[in-house]
Amino acid sequence: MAEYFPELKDGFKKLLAEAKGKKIAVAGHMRPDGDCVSSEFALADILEKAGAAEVVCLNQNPVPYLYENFKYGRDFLPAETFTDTSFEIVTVDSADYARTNDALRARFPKPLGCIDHHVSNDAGYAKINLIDTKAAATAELLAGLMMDAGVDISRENANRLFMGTVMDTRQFTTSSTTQKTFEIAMCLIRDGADAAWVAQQLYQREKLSRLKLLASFLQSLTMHFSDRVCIGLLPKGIYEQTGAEKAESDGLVDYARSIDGVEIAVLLEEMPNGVKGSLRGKGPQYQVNLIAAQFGGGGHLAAAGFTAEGYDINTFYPKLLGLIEEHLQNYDKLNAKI
Ligand SMILES: [Mn+2]
Repeated sequence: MAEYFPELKDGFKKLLAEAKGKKIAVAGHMRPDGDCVSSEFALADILEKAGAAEVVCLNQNPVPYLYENFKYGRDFLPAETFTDTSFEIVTVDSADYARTNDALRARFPKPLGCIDHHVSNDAGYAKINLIDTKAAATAELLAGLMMDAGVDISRENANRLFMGTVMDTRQFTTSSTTQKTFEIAMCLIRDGADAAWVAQQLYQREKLSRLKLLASFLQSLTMHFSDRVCIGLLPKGIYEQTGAEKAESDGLVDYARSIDGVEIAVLLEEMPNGVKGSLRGKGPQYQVNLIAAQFGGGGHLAAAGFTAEGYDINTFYPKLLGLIEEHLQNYDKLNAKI
């Protein structure tokens, strides 16, 4: 039978052998996404089956609401306060060890293992590095490794890893999605993953409060600079008004970016003592991290954030517009066709 990740098979078997009799803490990146959650829990199950003395899962943040039904009895312990150095760390889906938690990294300087698919993580930072930057999801890589090594995949792990793959590939539509992605997903269905159930968990459990928050955000959208920039606002008191929680503002800014022609999208949130902002560029070439840096923030080329303290929205808004205008002019200059 063809193997999915033949060059990593020995490393994976070594990791399972190393885990025997040891206490292992599986850690994922902060603000975990579906790929991270599913990979952490699935790997914990396998390491336990492989004979680890004890396995826990760590994360800086709790399991997000959306993925609660994939816990199957597992949960995250807070990475920040995990001090038991009789454990060894294995990371998943974390391009950089610093993405897990600073305190954890300081306490456990060298992880035993690292399973990942991020392009920036080609070298690895653990003793055993299982990295394939062509895998569309860590879940795809982990599932393929399990199949290659002949490790049984439980129905629970099949659902988890199918979910992780669905999330990282936006339902199998990203450019990272390959024939292998589908083949492994097919095997997960064979092993008991229920695609309809997974979809129901991910897409049919919206809270009314979040939709009300979204409605308010959409109402506020304002276009600037010939409709190249779209800004939306969450005003003071919106959480009380809608009943939504702060975390439910995650992803709202993507609606502003999704508009045809919009190049830079902004979500502004009025805080008691300032203005919080999320910036998105329609591609890394927009370098929105440079705008965020003007307010002491930072992030990635296409996604960044900041908190501008001491500002009132009425004085902040024109200042931001001025900075974005300048940023767009620089962008146009750089990209002018000669
Ligand atoms: Mn991932």
